[in-house]
Amino acid sequence: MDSLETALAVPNSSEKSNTSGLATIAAIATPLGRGGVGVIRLSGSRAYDMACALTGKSAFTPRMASFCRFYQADGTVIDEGLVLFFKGPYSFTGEDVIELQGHGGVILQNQLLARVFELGAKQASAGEFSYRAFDNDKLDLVQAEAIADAIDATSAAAASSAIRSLSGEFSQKINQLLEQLIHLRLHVEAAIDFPDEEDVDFLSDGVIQSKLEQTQDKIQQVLATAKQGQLLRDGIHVVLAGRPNAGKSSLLNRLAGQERAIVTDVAGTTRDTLQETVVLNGLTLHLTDTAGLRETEDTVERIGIERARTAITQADMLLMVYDVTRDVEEESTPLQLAEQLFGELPEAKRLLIIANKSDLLSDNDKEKKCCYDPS
Ligand SMILES: Nc1nc2c(ncn2[C@@H]2O[C@H](COP(=O)(O)OP(=O)(O)O)[C@@H](O)[C@H]2O)c(=O)[nH]1
Ligand SMILES: [Mg+2]
Repeated sequence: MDSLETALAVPNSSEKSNTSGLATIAAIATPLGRGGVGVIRLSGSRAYDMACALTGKSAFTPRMASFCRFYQADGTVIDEGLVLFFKGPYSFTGEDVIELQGHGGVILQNQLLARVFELGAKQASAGEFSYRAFDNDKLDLVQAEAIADAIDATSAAAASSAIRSLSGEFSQKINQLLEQLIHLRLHVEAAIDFPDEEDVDFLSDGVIQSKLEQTQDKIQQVLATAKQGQLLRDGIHVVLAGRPNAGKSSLLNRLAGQERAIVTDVAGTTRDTLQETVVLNGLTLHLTDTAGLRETEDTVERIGIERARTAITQADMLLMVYDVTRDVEEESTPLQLAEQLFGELPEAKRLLIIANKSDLLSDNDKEKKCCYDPS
């Protein structure tokens, strides 16, 4: 240890002036609870001095881990661990950042944080580290959002999509679009401001028109990617719908890997909608099993069917399960059944038609009833 005196001294605020004008902030960066390691992060112009005062060390080398003890003002040891120093602007926030890696217990972490506050740090508010990173041009808004998405990701696919955004892939696309639009605007303004000059009569030759159309196409592509990203992040709402007894609940149970829904051969067994979240190939699916769609006098079943219809309109993807032995007549196709059951579906909604109970058909019938050409 360099000097215990330094550890005991609360930094003199007139000496350690806050050059950036912003308070040095601190927060526990790891989840509170039992853990091998708990990290407290500090950011701001006084972070370095606070680390010196906390540990009694007089210097830290950027990006080198230093093993230290963390002291209370009276010299008692709170904990021991590593100090990492990231000198601004080469840090997450662009300011001086200190990471204190102590042990991961609730008491120890809270004591260490309290000591850092005593040394003059302020509690960081939610998102403040990211905000400072944004303010110092270390991150743009898309990347800041990507951090929250990566942390909240409930599936591997969502996490890797967020990390791709964080690396700036999505921001780059947005910035390219912005540049194209600015470029187009300049041309249009020039054509309006100098209408008599032949050289600047860009509007009439159709070039601007086609560039504008190309940009519109790219915007559509970006919107589609964004929708996909949203589905990955929040999970896809998949609704199982069809006639009673088609096998919807059996499919839900199979996908969920447990007997979640009641399955019987009595039509109208499922009355209420029932939800189960599963992760399939890294994708989060929120599955909703619904009451079979049919005309009924039964009050409870009717309410169930209304709920099914609401779920169908809200779904990202619709799985129409049909019983191949019963639900489709000789001359009709499953798509006609879908139209009959759901009416006209909005284009964006994906419909997946599932021919169920094919095990009850002969091989010859299977070919006929389960495979059809939707065109
Ligand atoms: N043979 C056969 N029976 C099935 C299949 N899927 C479901 N069933 C039976 O069909 C009946 C109705 O199933 P259920 O999942 O409750 O249908 P739902 O009303 O659409 O939810 C039950 O007796 C199931 O055991 C299948 O693939 N093959
Ligand atoms: Mg059912």
